[in-house]
This record gives sequence, structure tokens and C-alpha cells, in this order.
Amino acid sequence: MSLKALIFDVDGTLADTEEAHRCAFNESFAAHGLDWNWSKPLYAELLLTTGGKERMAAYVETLDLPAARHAELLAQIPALHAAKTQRYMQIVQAGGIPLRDGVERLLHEARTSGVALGIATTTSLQNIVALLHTTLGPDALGWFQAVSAGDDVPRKKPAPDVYLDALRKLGCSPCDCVALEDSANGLRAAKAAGLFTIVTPSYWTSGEDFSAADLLLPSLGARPLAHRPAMLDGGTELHIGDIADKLSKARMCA
Ligand code: XBP
Ligand code: MG
Repeated sequence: MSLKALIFDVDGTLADTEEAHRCAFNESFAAHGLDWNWSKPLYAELLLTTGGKERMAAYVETLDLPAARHAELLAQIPALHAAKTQRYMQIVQAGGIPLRDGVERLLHEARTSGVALGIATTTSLQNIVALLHTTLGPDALGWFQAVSAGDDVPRKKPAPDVYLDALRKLGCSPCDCVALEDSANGLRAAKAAGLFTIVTPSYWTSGEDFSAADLLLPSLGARPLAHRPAMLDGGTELHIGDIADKLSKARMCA
């Protein structure tokens, strides 16, 4: 199999985690005496900025406040984000955030066919560990030969840095690997790193532009979308063999 590794995004791809992030943000705002409340429609807009700290800074910029108050709030962001991360991990560890359809099966197929696994995410290592441990067990982090998180690299998605970091850790060339993403920012990052990219949009990203995706599916355990060229041939589930096949066909076309 010419496919050497699958590199997974986390939020929205491994699991639909953004609602838990949104709740954790709102709870940490309240705990810090801030009257901010990110509704779902507002959060969908704010998600266009990757990174929780960067997202809060982008939000503060929208507030009509004196410059001194702006500076005060920006200075509070590291503490707000640390509190949000603690709350997010509690929500995840309480269970209730399952992996998305087909993810666990594909991870097992990769592991049993010698295809390496990587993670390239904007969120933090502790959030990755909380999700993997809760959904797959305490050994699951060890299944991944490379884990690259947002604060490991200078620039967050849509910059390719976190994918380039994962490729470096895997010791693989981009043309031997496939990225799995849910957002337009993530797709841009993976493509900029030279990766064949499969996109499974999430609740928060379904309206984004995925025209650059190499394969677009509702999920990895997919029901076919109506007549799109990137459909699976007759199957409803994306298997490791399908991915290897599509990668080698794409490489032949390149
Ligand atoms: C999506 C993000 C993250 C999360 C929040 O990450 O943009 O910022 O929304 O996590 P991914 P943090 O690349 O996995 O889709 O608050 O830890 O940044
Ligand atoms: Mg994502």
C-alpha cells in the first residue's frame, strides 16, 4: 500500500467537539465575571478564527470599549483560556461526545494495515488526550506516531505549519499521506502542506467552501451525497483501501 499515514484533525473531524468548546468558553466568561455569552450563530462566525485564544482576541476587537478596557480584557485571555480548557476537559471526560461515524473503524483499519497515524490540530495536547482517553481508552494516544497541536507551531490553520510539523514527526512525504479535516481553514492548511485531503463537514462548517477537497463526504461512515464526482464507488463507508486507491489515482493524475 503506497499510503503511509493518515493525519487527522481533531475538532469537528474525530468528534463534534465545538459545542463543548462553546459551553466551556461561556462558563469561563461567567466564572470571570464577564457578561459575554457566545450564542451558536455568533460562535459559528467566531470559529472562522482558529485557536481559542485568538478567537477571544478577535471577539474583544469587536467590542466598543475604551482602549484601556480593551487592553485589560486582552491581558485576561491566557487565564480565561486556561479556565476554559479545564472546563472543556471536564465536559469531555464526563462522556457524551462520541467519535464521529466511521472514525474508530478507520483508526483500527489503519493500525491493522501498517498505516501510520498522525494528529494535526489547533487545540492543545491536553484536550487531545482527554478526548482520546475518554472515547478510545488510556492507550489511544500511543496509537498515533505523530501528534502536532496548535501551540507547537508558529502559525495556526489555515497556515500549513501544524501539518508540516506532523509530516516531519512522521518522517513522511506529503504525497504518501492523507489528511482528514472538517473545516475550510483546515482544508487550506492541509492543501498548503501538499496533502490529499478528505473533508467531512461538521455541524459548524457545513456551509463553508470545500471545492478544493480531494474527497468530500458527509462522514467516514458515509451515505452518498446526491451525484457528486467525489462520491465513493458504490460503497457507503470509507475504508483504508478506498483511501489508498484514491491517493494513488490522484498521484497518477498529478
Ligand atoms: C479547531 C479550533 C480550536 C477549537 C478550540 O481546532 O479552531 O481552536 O475551536 O480549541 P481543529 P482551543 O484544528 O482541531 O479543528 O481553545 O484549545 O484552541
Ligand atoms: Mg476541525
